[in-house]
Amino acid sequence: MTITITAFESSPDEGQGLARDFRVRWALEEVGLAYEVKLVSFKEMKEPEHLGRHPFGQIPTYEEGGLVLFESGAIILHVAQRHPGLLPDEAGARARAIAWMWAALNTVEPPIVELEIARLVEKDESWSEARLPTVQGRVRDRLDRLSARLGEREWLDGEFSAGDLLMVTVLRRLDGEGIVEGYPNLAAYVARGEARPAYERAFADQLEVFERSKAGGSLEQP
Ligand code: GTB
Repeated sequence: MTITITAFESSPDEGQGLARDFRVRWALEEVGLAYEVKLVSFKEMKEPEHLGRHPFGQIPTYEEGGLVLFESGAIILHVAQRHPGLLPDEAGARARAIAWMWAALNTVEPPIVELEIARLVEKDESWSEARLPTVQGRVRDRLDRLSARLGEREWLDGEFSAGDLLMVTVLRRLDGEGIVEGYPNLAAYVARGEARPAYERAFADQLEVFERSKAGGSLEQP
């Protein structure tokens, strides 16, 4: 059955893999599933056709036969539960890997998104500069604990899992902040994720969308 995901036609990150379709692409590459990409403009995302896929008019979405999913975490869990490579077989280890998925999305990502909002959306507010240290401090609080737990381990809990995949993509959202660099074990953890062949394939594919749009070529995926 053909799998189709949606992604930005024109991603503000200019192909750096920071939008949330990237984590879905990476997961599909890890388990070896082929997929097609439907590119949507910001306007199309808020129109009825896309709102039928995603109630909040966002990307990514996932379609497979009659199944339509939204929320990157739910999509990755769906993929990981059906195909080997992203969740351990043993029940306890599997439950812990899923807990790490939630930790990435619910505990670590929110203060990072808050920092992005402070940097981008609130940057012209009179109080913006004064608030930044507080917001950065909340990110560091999470990274302090994450770094302590990871220690010298390669991955968060045994083999690479969907929990690591999500955590690496979440930490990558701090690119350019100079925060992850203060935690050598987390920086090495992100680098290990980025060195995975599946990551590299996913990155190259999403970068190609940007390169083609920059070159003025067709935005349709082959
Ligand atoms: N909880 C949802 C999920 O995990 O799937 C959140 C989905 C979401 O936030 N989607 C964003 C979106 O569609 C794209 S990823 N935004 C458009 C809208 O809401 O109208 C967020 C994002 C966008 C751009 C960058 N970037 O350029 O660096 C990074 C992250």
